[in-house]
Amino acid sequence: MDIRRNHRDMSPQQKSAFVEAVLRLKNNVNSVLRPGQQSRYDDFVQIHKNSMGRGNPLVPNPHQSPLFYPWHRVLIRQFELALQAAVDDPRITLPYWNWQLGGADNPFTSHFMGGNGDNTQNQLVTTGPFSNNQSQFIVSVWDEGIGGAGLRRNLGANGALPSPEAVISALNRGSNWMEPEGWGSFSENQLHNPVHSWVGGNMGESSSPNDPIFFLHHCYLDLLWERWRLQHPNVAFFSAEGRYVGELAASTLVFHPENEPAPWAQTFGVEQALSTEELGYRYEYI
Ligand SMILES: [Cu+2]
Repeated sequence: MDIRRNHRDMSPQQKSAFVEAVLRLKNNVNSVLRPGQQSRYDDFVQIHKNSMGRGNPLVPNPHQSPLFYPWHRVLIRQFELALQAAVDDPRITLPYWNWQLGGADNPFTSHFMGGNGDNTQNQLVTTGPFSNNQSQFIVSVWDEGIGGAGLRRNLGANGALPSPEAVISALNRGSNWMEPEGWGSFSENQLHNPVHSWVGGNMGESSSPNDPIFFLHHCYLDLLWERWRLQHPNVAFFSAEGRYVGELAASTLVFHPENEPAPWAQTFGVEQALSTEELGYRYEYI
């Protein structure tokens, strides 16, 4: 069973092992979707871009939908397994970032996620292991056409990070997470979207997994979904209420358009994404 933890609780060695695995997946593992043209890391960017209706759109779109949580759960779990395979180390797991910036909570450090973009260089990230000037982390999938090779961020330029109070009040909502006005789209809009905007740069686009912080952000959302579920044991995960339920509860999650290869061998229904333990991981603390 893989154990995921808050990045602040990781040792410097664990953090550098995680960074090393990301760099390996970016630079040393060939793509399944476009072999020779991009890396395995970039496959995850492409899948997410398609999921937002860009490139070769996925149907159904798993955003603004009850599919949001199960779909992203499978995406980031596959990314985690790809990281483990890239460095042949099953101890690598996804860390999460709790959207706080004080002290050890800040992931934007030179030894971990790197810092903000430079506003004299079109918001290019110039510090840390994913910076353009180290040329170890080249962006190769863009929302449209060919864009810049370097990662970009514009921390804090657009809105604010969700406060701990906003997280608690979202968790206290008892309505079914998947209903359009319930936990799913509510937390997608109130917690998830602002973090993408706050980081800015690549994170503000459909190709947002270009920034590795994407995975730490979605890992925290995945933990919150678990926490919400434990806090509301009597609200069904995928109940027979709400307008999408019937079709979606029994549906298969879509990660590739019909005319493109599957990014991984296994297929996942919504049902299989409802238990982290069945997917092979859990959180150190919920
Ligand atoms: Cu997404």
